[in-house]
Formats: sequence, C-alpha cells, structure tokens
Amino acid sequence: MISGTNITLYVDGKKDATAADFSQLYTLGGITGLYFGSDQYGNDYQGIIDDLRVFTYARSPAQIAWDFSRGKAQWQLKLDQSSGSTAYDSGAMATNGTLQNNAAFDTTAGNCKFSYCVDLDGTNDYISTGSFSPLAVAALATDTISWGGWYYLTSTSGTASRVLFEKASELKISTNADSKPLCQIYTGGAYAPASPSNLPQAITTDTWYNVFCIYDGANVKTYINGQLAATNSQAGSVTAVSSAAYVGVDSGQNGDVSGRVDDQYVFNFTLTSSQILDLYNSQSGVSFR
Ligand SMILES: [Ca+2]
Ligand SMILES: [Ca+2]
Repeated sequence: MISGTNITLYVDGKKDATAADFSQLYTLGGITGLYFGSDQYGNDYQGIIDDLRVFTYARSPAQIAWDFSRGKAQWQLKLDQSSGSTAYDSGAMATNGTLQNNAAFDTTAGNCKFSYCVDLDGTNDYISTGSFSPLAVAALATDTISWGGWYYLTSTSGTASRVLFEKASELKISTNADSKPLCQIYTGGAYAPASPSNLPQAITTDTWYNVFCIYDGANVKTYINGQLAATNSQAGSVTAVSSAAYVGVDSGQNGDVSGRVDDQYVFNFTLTSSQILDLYNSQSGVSFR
C-alpha cells in the first residue's frame, strides 16, 4: 500500500513492513505493463497465485482487513467451550487463552451473553495467553485499533481499579474507583490518556455490558453497549509488541474482576460507529457498507 512517499506491506491483513522515501514509485505513471508471477526481467515465481488486485488509491487498514477476512477480529475469544482450561481464538492469530486458577467455563443456561462464558471468582482468576502481536508485526507503529469485550461484574467493592482487559504494553480496559470504564492505549512508555476528562457512565453489578474501545490516531473513544459514551483526544501511536493478553486482571495480575466475561476482541483497524453497533447486536459480524 503506497501513501505519500511511504510504502507499507500487509501480510494476512496485518502490517508487516514499512519504508519511507519511495518517491521513485511515482514513475509508475509511465509503466507500460504489469507482471504477476515474474518481473520484467524474467525472474519467475513458482507456486500458485490467486485474486490479484490493483487499486488506484491507498486502501485503509479497515479495507485491507476486509480484503483479508471480511473484517473479522484479529483475535477473538468466544469462550464457548464447556470444560477444560483452553479458550480458543476464533480470529486469525491462533492464540488461545488459558483459564487460570479457579477460572471456569460457565454452562448454566441464562448466565452468559453468548453461548457459554467464563466465571472469575475475584481472587487470582483470569484468562491469559502466550505472547502474540495482533496489531502489526512487532516494532511497527499503528494508530488504528479496536478492542473490547463483554463483562458482568458481581462485585465492584474493595478494589479501586479493576482491569477488564489488558494486552500488555498495547491496550487496556479498566474501571476506576467509581466503576467507570477507562480505555487506554500504551504510547510513549505509559498508558494514556492517564486521567481523561471524559468518562462514560458507571457500570453496575449483575448486568452484562459491552465495553468497546477504538483509537483512530486522534481520539480514544469508549462505547458502552454499542453507543459512544466518551471521547478523549489522544495523540501518538502504539508500537506493536509480542506480549500476552489478560482478561480479568492486568499484566501484573492486579485488579481482579469478580464476575463473568464473554467474547473478547482485538481488531487491527478502527471500527466505525455502525460496525460497533453491529458487533454489539450480532456478536460476530462486522459489515462494511
Ligand atoms: Ca460465549
Ligand atoms: Ca480464585
């Protein structure tokens, strides 16, 4: 993908490499032919090729995600397993979660948001993964990100801050002492915005909430149950890093959540408001229109 004088390579919908000063590519205007499977010097490719496309504009990260997987989450735990300690990733990363300590799948009818979910007892229970890098290849910067999940807290007392989700050194969702959700990106060596001026409504106990966050390079936005609930201006980018994800605690195993969690998502593009509403209403679908 060429934008300005930068060229970016995406592999399987994910930013893989980027380089600047490709101004010589502007000479493309004078080409007389395109070669696929070989170059003009006869350096042949051996293998299979399918679905070649050229666009006369720079595809956005969302459009590239659509080309790759119809916009599926890069990483998604549906938590629909009925037993054991493995929560399967239904996204492209193939990075499963592991239920830690007393965390257990909940199969009781009516307890979960979609199919089954996971119970966390508030003391040392969480879901974690091995290291992975869903936003981009590690060390590359990105500023188009969406993340979130479903949370049903059974207690909000006793702990100032609860951590609903953290992708270590990349993304976080926590609640403050007033149980108001806080979406943060890791940029410049810290989670930001540190003390946002705008916070959404408090989430109450014994109710399912979808808490969804987006970053678009200028703002961190928090959506509660598919509706925009808070916007905070934030500059910078997230440097992709191969690290673990945590559900129900932070990466230091603090901020234990007491309650249940269901679908968890990380997307490597910025969902639109209508896509977030679709996701809230339909669980898995993100449509582009
Ligand atoms: Ca589920
Ligand atoms: Ca426990």
